[in-house]
Amino acid sequence: MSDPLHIVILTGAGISAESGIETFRSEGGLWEQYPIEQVATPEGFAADPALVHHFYNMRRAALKVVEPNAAHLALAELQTGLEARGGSLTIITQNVDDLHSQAGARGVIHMHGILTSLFCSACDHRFDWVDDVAHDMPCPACQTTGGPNKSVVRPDIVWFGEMPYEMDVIEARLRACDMFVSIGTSGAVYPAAGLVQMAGQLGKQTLELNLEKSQGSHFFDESRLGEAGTIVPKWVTEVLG
Ligand code: BV8
Repeated sequence: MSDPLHIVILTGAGISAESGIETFRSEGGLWEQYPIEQVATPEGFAADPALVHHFYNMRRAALKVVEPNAAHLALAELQTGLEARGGSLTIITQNVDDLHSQAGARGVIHMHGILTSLFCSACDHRFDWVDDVAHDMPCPACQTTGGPNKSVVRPDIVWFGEMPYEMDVIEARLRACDMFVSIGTSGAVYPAAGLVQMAGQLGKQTLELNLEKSQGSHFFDESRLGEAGTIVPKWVTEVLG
């Protein structure tokens, strides 16, 4: 692979696993404890807002006690190193934790949203929030609170059946890059899982760094297996020479 200058990286739950954040589809993972339909769909939220707020309150609280790991730190270093030589690194994450930014990465695209942001479904006001959310919390902008079993303030998270954020920016970055790298994702969720196919059709180099073979491994020019905390810093050292 020739030396890439402009790299686009897609990360998934696997890059945060060594920081102690649960993945979704592993043994006993999040989707086994809480069925997707109940906690990660607009219908589930309408049916039981208190349960959905509990699911996200738990994960938001976990952010206060976890740290970025060597993989997050290596990507921040890669971004600085590429920029120093006139290149660029775009990090697109499916994760709703803020560990890439905590590690120093800039311009991270949270295509599935982020735990530290809420929005009001009545007036669309978005605001930062790091604490628990009560299901009857009033919107700080329009003061609407919904009703006894209706919550107007919701997590700023892209649920199943909702359009991921910044897809236009993501496509533009993919077209402009030299290389597409996927780190720590099972390749189970679209449209994120389809980005490698778009990159391949555009003639980009593609690399997968993951603990095990994923559903999309066959789309990549190269797949390296191992823990992100080990294989990502190694790969970054290779790229930065
Ligand atoms: C949409 C927020 C359309 C919630 C999430 C095409 C084909 C098939 C299905 C569809 C399709 N198009 C749309 C769909 C439906 C659906 C979908 O893809 N369903 C799947 C399940 C079949 N997609 C959607 O609904 C998307 N919306 O397409 O809208 C539209 C069009 C017009 C107008 C309106 C709408 C929305 C998808 C977003 C859903 N929200 N998250 C939350 O986080 O609470 S998705 C959820 O899965 C998480 O975001 C997570 O990030 C994501 C992917 O999971 P992974 O990150 O990969 O995690 P996972 O546990 O699966 O895997 C971890 C990997 O890490 C493993 O491979 C493991 O081996 C590895 N690993 C573990 N430890 C380590 C490691 N690797 C390295 N080191 C380690 N230490």
